[in-house]
Amino acid sequence: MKVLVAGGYHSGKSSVIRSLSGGKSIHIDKHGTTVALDYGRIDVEGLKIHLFGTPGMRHFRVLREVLSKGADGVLFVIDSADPGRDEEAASVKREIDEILPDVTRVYLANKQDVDGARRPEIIRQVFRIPDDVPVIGTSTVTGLNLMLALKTLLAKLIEKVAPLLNVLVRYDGKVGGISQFAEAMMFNLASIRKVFNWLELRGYVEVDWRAGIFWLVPPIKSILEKPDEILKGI
Ligand SMILES: Nc1nc2c(ncn2[C@@H]2O[C@H](COP(=O)(O)OP(=O)(O)OP(=O)(O)O)[C@@H](O)[C@H]2O)c(=O)[nH]1
Ligand SMILES: [Mg+2]
Repeated sequence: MKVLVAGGYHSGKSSVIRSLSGGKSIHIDKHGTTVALDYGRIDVEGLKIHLFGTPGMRHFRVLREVLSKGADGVLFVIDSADPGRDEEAASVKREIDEILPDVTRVYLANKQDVDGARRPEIIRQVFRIPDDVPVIGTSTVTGLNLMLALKTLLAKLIEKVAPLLNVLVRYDGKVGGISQFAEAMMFNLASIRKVFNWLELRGYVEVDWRAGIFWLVPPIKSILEKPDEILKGI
């Protein structure tokens, strides 16, 4: 799965990726400011997550657009400790809302370790974030809630595809399972290829096209059996 880490200049995007990927991330920056991208890999409950960090400076819009392509979810990082950067952050937020209008988001009210940092409820008000979208107080200095933020996003993403996965599970591992699923869903060959390529790319299934069989990967199966699984052990 591809997760975009976006947000205003200096809000902590690169630090979030560094921390979540246990220091094994890649950062292309100049004097600490991202000028191209950050990249980190993390496995959560067996699911492979690719984190792509964007530059925060306003004039890097084109890069943000390129990096956004195909993102399944967004972690949007806000500097809770510096209201002076709100306007700039709001402008990046508008941009991401435009580029990825329907993509699931979680907001990080970052730098909670700083004295006087605004609480997540205040950040929600300032940035007019709807009540059904999570705003989570985080700190990359103490590690506060970083994993919670990512897991909350993943849980929302899985919830979104759960109806499809719940049908797929009926044909899992069966010879001819692909065509039986296609029949049940009234999908033609072209659409079925698209659906399975999409599922395979996200690491939800493994496919043997010659035998017409697919397998849901074990982590997806256990999440479907126990939907709260992904949020456990935070
Ligand atoms: N106190 C505190 N400082 C933080 C936190 N997260 C990041 N910082 C600091 O904020 C500064 C910017 O952090 P980065 O992770 O480079 O932020 P960024 O959003 O990637 O910045 P750009 O790529 O330049 O837009 C650095 O000095 C970090 O050490 C946090 O949670 N608390
Ligand atoms: Mg950065």
